[in-house]
Amino acid sequence: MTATIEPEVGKSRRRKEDERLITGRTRWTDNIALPGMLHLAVLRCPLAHAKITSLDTSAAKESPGVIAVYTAADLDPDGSIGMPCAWPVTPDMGAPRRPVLAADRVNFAGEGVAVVVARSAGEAHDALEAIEADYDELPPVLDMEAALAEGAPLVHEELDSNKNALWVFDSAGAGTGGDVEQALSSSEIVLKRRFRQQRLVPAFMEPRACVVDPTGTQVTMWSATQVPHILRVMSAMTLGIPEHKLRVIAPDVGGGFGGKIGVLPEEMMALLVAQKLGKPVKWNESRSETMLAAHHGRDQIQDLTISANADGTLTGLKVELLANLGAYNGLVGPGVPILGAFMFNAIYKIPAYHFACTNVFTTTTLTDAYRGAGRPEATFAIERIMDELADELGMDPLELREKNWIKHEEFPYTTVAGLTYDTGNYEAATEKAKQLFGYDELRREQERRRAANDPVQLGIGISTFTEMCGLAPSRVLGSLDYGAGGWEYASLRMLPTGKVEVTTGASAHGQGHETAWSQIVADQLGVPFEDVEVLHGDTQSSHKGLDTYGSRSLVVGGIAVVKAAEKVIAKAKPIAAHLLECSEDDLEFTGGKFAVKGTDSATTIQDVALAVFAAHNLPDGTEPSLDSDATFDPENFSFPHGTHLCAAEVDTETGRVTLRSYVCVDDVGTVVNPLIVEGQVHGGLAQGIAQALFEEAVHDESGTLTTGTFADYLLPSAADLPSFTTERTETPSTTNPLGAKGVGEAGTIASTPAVVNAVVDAVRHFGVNDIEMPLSPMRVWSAVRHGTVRA
Ligand code: MCN
Repeated sequence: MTATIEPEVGKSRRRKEDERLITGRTRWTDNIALPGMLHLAVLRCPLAHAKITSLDTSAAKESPGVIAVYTAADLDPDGSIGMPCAWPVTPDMGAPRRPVLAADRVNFAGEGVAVVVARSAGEAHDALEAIEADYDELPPVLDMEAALAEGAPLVHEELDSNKNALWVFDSAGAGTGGDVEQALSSSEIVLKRRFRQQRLVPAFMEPRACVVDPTGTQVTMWSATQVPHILRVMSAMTLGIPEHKLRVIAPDVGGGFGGKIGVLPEEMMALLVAQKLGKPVKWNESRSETMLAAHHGRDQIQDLTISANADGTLTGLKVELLANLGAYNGLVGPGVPILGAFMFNAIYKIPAYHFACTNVFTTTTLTDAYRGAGRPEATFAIERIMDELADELGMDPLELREKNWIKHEEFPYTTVAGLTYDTGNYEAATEKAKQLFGYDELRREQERRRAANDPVQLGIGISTFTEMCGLAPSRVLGSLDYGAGGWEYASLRMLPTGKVEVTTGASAHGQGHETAWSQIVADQLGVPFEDVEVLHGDTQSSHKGLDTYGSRSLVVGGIAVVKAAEKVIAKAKPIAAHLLECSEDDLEFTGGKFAVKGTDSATTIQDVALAVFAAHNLPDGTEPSLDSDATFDPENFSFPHGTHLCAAEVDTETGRVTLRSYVCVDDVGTVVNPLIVEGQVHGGLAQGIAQALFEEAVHDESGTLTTGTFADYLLPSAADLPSFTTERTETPSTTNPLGAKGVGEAGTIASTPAVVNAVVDAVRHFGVNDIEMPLSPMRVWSAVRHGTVRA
């Protein structure tokens, strides 16, 4: 008999994985050393756009320790291998081939042109210097509007334009709302704004790396990836390796933030070289290579037109986006801005909506998913323009939001973008946030400082956000032309000693799934938390899955674990009845025990597991196994929401911004592990605030990345951030049995507009109605001096 076990879901368990992650005593891809392993180093072109006129590798081949030097002609003589794009957003989308190594044209600074294979990493890197590469420079294509102009130089000669695709949603056409032009022309107030989403670098802690061993019965690839399952399928399809002959392992991975969602040319290169030489190879990169060649995020120009009646009731919203894809289509890059289409309307009841996004090729590092992917951009723009509209109307920005948001009794609510939000309570989250923040008192202090002409002005920023996450349901993703499904997989094995082995198709790279999944299984099966082992990130053990991104792991993968546990119980029940010599109908299962109702007679799930192992005394015809697996494909996305309030002090003499307080009340439904959720929110806030105040990837006029190291790319540290006040409301989701909603991106999505709104609010009386991100002291100072009134 086991002792009564307290519920695990809801407990702030410290993460099982932290000891090894924090001490570094674990296996990262770069720790892997195989007998006879060779090392790869990639020669990258420093020019943004160029024709390769000659590439002489003969001296490099003679360098110490060098085994081979390969160019595109060696690795892909037919020029037939192209990196996959899983999200062709329109049937006529521009789809230039992205080669493993550039063959005759280079389309962004950092694109690989040759690879050295040597006995040591040092020798491989040294030999790069001996490669003679000559280029004819071509005009760089950097500005999106110029790239679309008539006669602009083409990034890809084979395409007739730099336009990749135009994707449109219109509520009148879709039958989800009215005609936006009519709404704009008949409304009392119409406001236009242009916002710019600067380019960001997903600055994960561990740079990308892979090791390929071709010497076994299968080819094994270890990669610092967040998508081992997708990588296996895509590698098999891209290189023609039979899928069952390829095993992909993501060992512990030091963060991804969307930046490790790709299928990399370097991974394909390592597979090709390893197979060619019949030897294990390793590729890893320096931080500067990550900055240059790993994909970037954001980079949009957003034109919004919003209309309202004089009392503040919203009547229409029109969104026109230009999205910079960089030089090629990333794995899901073209779809990232399209995800925003469903989020610009946010928590508001807007009767008419039009969204049009033009994806543009430029000669820059490609862009793809970065924490929030499309949703932070949309949330930023709508939450910014709501503040501007409030100013125009002379209303308090919170009052304007409250007037227009979906009321808690109106859920489920189908939005003008066609999504049905299952549950939400914006009133409760906002009220709690206001109290914690001291909203009214801070407004009074703001008035006092303004009246006194204080050199340090106070601003209050609001962001009442929601987002769609839990990326699934497969059918909906299919309707958006996304190439894969959205389900997730789990399996469960009851071991003879009563311990439990769980495999999951989710692939954690910092999110703490081993802990959270153990909590779920402990509750479902009534076994101790410590008795559960969670295996992930290896296509041989967790042999099916769609991996981790889009805050999907708990609400899709975690629910697959619940379903697998339910199957274990269903299999165990007839066996327990047999052992207890009763009918199944007389049994109830709680706290890990099958008990005969109204008696003391009981057996534990562990006893049943042992009986199944022995298999001496099972009901006739019973398979001696409690193993189960389950695949879960939810019927809807998950819609977490929250209210974030930021108080910023702006020194009007220096432009320096200090975040005085930051309060967020998030609603992620039922919480499995409050400590993990808190950590996710903190990390997310840091990244969102970083976009508002610090980070920007900048290319100069020749297309060279001038922010290629952490000396130039301003990644904030803990010292740059305020102490956060984080609280929650809990409005359970109705789309999964736990009632949970995703949290992995919430902080990033919500925080950027809260901070920018706070700074603009602080200096609005200087004639400022916008400041471009990041809000550097120089930009803020200049706005205060000259005003930045924009249309
Ligand atoms: N959780 C919970 N209760 C909830 C919701 C979530 O206890 N109601 C827990 C989950 O069990 C899980 C964690 O919070 O342990 C995050 O869950 P979820 O929201 O499902 O997000 P994913 O696990 O799918 O993670 C993806 C998400 C994304 S998209 C990015 S980007 C991101 C993020 O997670 N990248 C991260 N958080 C990151 N954290 C780290 N350390 N490193 C990254 O690269």
